[in-house]
This record gives sequence, structure tokens and C-alpha cells, in this order.
Amino acid sequence: MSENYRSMWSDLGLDLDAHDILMNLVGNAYQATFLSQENRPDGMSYFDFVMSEVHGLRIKELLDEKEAGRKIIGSYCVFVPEEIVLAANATLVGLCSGADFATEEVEKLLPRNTCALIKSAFGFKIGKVCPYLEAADMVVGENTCDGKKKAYESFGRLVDNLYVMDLPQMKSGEGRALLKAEYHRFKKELEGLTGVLITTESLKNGIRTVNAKRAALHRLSSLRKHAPSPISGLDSLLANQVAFYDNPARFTESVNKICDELEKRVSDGTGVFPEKRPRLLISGCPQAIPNWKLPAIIESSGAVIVGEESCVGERGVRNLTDDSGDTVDAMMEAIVDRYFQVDCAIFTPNSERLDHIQEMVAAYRADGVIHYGLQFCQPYLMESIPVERALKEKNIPCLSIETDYSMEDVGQLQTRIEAFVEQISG
Ligand code: BJ8
Repeated sequence: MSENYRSMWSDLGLDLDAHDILMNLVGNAYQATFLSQENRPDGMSYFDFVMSEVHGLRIKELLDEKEAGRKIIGSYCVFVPEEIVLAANATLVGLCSGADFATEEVEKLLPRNTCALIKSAFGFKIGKVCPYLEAADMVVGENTCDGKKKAYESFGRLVDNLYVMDLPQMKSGEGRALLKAEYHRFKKELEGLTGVLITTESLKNGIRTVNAKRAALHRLSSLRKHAPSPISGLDSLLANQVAFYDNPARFTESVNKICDELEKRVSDGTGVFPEKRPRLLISGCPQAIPNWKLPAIIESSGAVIVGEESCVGERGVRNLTDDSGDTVDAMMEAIVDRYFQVDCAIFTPNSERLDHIQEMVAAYRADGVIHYGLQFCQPYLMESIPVERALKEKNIPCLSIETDYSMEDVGQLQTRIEAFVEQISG
């Protein structure tokens, strides 16, 4: 990444030495994980470029937007509706939390047995290494799992512009009413921050922009249903990860462009790997940049990942929002309906998720499922048991993995995954 950005990072208050360490870590992991793949689609060069400028050009663009009067909103969860953010003339960026940083300092504020994702959010703030977080005019924290909910109480002491959004835990009438009330409160807060009143037209445009982005990702997912898959699971995951940072219109165009290329590959019968590779679905916790450990192990163990039942993947983008309403209130209802379908493990009961995993196994012609639970993540680790049971009843092989962001268990994971791949190949 260009040296020219150093003064920009410094102005944002980053610790340049610590930031260099993080950038080296991400750059090396990217080189080893992505650039070493063979037979990648040409269209991935766009995503390589985005990643090479993830703390450079993209941050410069966001600062230019701020200069022009736009506000930047950071979020940690797919329950924060981008449609409303765009309609208020603001830009939403996902705050990644995919790497350990400043762990010793973090563990002075959080119990050691907190999931790596929450610790990472704290580490990036304490270590002063995330330009997205520092550029944000508002950081949205959401009351999802108990870990996040309680962590935001401490996080509010580190981040002076934290806005906490409450979320339901049950898919009941009361649960929907809470979500609706919270989205209206969020809309009002955004309007106050930006000084822009959301109109029917701006909300419709916001919905259409986000729908187009999700539709492009649906198109990419659909192409992975083919055997051989025209793209690796790693590259598809990368596209889903970049969706949280990139300019939405440019991202949509780039994903559609790579889909054109993949359609050609499918019609030529060209796959990224040989056709006989076992096809796996990953299901569970979100995989934020630069958390590429598990998919890298899976695809280097002789399998291809054909889908992610995850918030960085199908759970996050599955549904579109109805844009046909002709008032702001009607479209707000549609937004509530859309997000209320997200089957995060914080909901109880959450049987829709079991159904979706099985639907995905069938649609993507997966030979098995790897359930991915972050260590200390109660919701997903708890759900791994009914997931395994439901899949077993249908004779679908499933391997449950519990891990974190460290590299200490790579050898052990590799052994277990290779054995699983061998079992389903047989
Ligand atoms: S909608 S999955 S993005 S909350 S890994 S912090 S659950 S202890 S991330 Fe998530 Fe929104 Fe749900 Fe999706 Fe807690 Fe588990 Fe940690 Fe987690």
C-alpha cells in the first residue's frame, strides 16, 4: 500500500507502527491464501485491487465523502439496515473484527473467555489500527448475543460515538414490534446526524441500491451450484467480505462482471478445481476479513466450498427488500419484514436456520457441512448440536469445528478436515 497514505492515517489518529504490523500480517496472509490459488477468474483482479487499497484508496474515498458532507456509519452486524443509511445520505461500512490485536490490553477489559470477534473489535480500537472505525461518524453496536450486549457497555468508554441498537430475541409479534421501533429510532438518529430527512424517493433508491448488490451476490452464489464450481470458496468469500466496505454501485458492477466470466466458464465446463472434488458448505459464525483460516484449510484439503450459511454469505444477503411501497412508512415495514427473517443464532427458537442449512445443501449439491463455531460463542456452539442432529437424520455428513483466530490449531484442524474430506470422498 502506498506510503502516501501515512499522513492520512496519522491524521485519523492511527498508531502507524501498530498499523504497519497489521497491514503486513494481512498482506502476507492475502498473498499466501489468495494469490497462490491457481486458475482464478480474471475478474478477481478487481477484488485483489480493493484489498491492496483496503486501508488506502477506500479510506481516501470515505474521507472525500465526509468532506462533501456525507456521514460514515460503522457497524458490526447485518441487522443494521444499509437501506436506511443510504437514504439519509450516509455510507455504511462493516467493521471487520477478523484478527486478534492488542489481546493483552483487551483482556484487561473483557473476560478471556470472550469470542475472538468481540475481542478483535476492542483490539482494533485499543491498538488504533482501524481507519474505518476512526473515520466513522457513528458506530452502531447491536444487542445480539450476551457477549456483544455487555461488551458494548465497556466499548462505549473507548468510542465516543457509539449508538446501541436493541434487537429482539424471539420471532414473535412483540419481537417484530421491537425491531420496528428500533429501526424507526435509528432512522431518526440518522436524520439528526446528517440533517437529511428521509423521503419516499431516497428510501426507494436506498432499497434498490442494496437489492442490486444482494442480487449480484445471489447471481454469484447460483453459479457455484454448478459442478465443477467455476470459482473457489475462498474467492467467493472474499467477494462477500468486500461487500461490507466497497462503494455499493461499483461493487455490484464488479460482481456482475465476474459473473459474466463465470457463466462463460460454466458453459465451457471449466472449473476452478477438478469436477470430482467433494463439495462442502460452511455454516455458522461470520468470517470477517482477514479470518481466512478455515476456508484455506478446507480448500487445501482437497474439497471445494460451494456456499456459506453465514452472515458474511447467504444468511446476510438471502432476502431482498420489497421496494414497491409508496410511502416511507410502507417501505420501513418492508425493511422490518426483510431483516426479521435473518436467522441468527441469537434467536430462540431458531428452527428456520436448520431448514435453511438443509435447503442450501440440496441447492448447492453439497456432499457435507462444516459447522464453524468461534470458541466461546454460545449461540452458534449451542446450535451446532441441533444442526448436527438434523443433518445426521438426513444422512448428510457434518463436522463441527470450534476454533479462534490464532494459528495454533492449524495442524490439528488440517488433520480433522482431511479425514472428513476423505470420508465423504469414499
Ligand atoms: S446477525 S451472527 S453479524 S450477531 S461470534 S459476537 S454471536 S459470541 S457475530 Fe453476528 Fe449479527 Fe448474528 Fe450475524 Fe456473539 Fe458469537 Fe461472538 Fe458473534
